[in-house]
Amino acid sequence: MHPFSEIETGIKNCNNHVGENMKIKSVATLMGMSALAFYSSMAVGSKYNFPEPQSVIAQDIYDQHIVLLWICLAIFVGVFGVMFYSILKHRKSLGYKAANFHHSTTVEIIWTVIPCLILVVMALPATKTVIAMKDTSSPDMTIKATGYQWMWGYDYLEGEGEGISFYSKLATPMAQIENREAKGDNYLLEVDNNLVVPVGKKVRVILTANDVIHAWWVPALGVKQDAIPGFIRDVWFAADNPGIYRGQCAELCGKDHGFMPIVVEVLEEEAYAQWAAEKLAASSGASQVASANIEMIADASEAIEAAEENSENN
Ligand SMILES: [Cu+2]
Repeated sequence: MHPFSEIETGIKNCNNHVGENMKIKSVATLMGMSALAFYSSMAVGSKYNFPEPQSVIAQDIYDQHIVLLWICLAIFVGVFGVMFYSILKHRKSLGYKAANFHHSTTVEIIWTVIPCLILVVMALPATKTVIAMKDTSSPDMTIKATGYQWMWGYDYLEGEGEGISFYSKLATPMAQIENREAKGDNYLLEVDNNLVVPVGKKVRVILTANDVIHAWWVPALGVKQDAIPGFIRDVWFAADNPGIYRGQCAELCGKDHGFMPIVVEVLEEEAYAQWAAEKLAASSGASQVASANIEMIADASEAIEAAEENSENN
């Protein structure tokens, strides 16, 4: 007797036994599924879920994540359903006689082909998204982010705000880190200088590092890329909404790896223009002060030299 016809007969017999129970079971399954669906719709705002997507790429990633979870759930229910059914209905105590076979080409082909098809179905949209993530062509502006142990440096290379350059360091007070003060809402996710960008513009971020490998990761914007010393990598994002989006270095980079957060502040276009103008004016003012200082130092050292010469002559 072919093993499968034996299983089929088993299923038919069981169907007769549990016929009336099937209805209750289907109702229970339906209720379970709708509870899960309800939960996953609630989960968007949950702190255990991804942050709310704020860019096209982040939305793509989020949607695929949810679809994959449903596929995983279906596989889980399918596999464990068959497994528990087999264990419960064919156990020794019911007097079930074990089938004695150990090879079936048909079943091996089925359990190879079906997972392959599932993988292909999952890989298609994922590949499309990865290709879109890598397309950093024709950006509205370009910013270089440099990873340091342990902070980020930002240089606005192209586009509005070109020439702006600053470091962005952790702003959480030591008292909070050492538990002498209550921890704030954005504990270890706040910096002194936010990376400010305009809303809706394609921002290309060029990444490198000055010492060890770091990684620039802002989940809400769907961006995560290693910053490698001596190499240039790039990513892009276009933020959908103004707001503040927080991220972290995502590469174990030394003892203060957890103390180099990233804060991207997305402003409306006019607000951004104003910020950029102020920042540029402040930095040109600062460089004027610096060059004035250098002149003063030069004058002073000349005066000292002259005084020394005088005293030598005397
Ligand atoms: Cu780092």
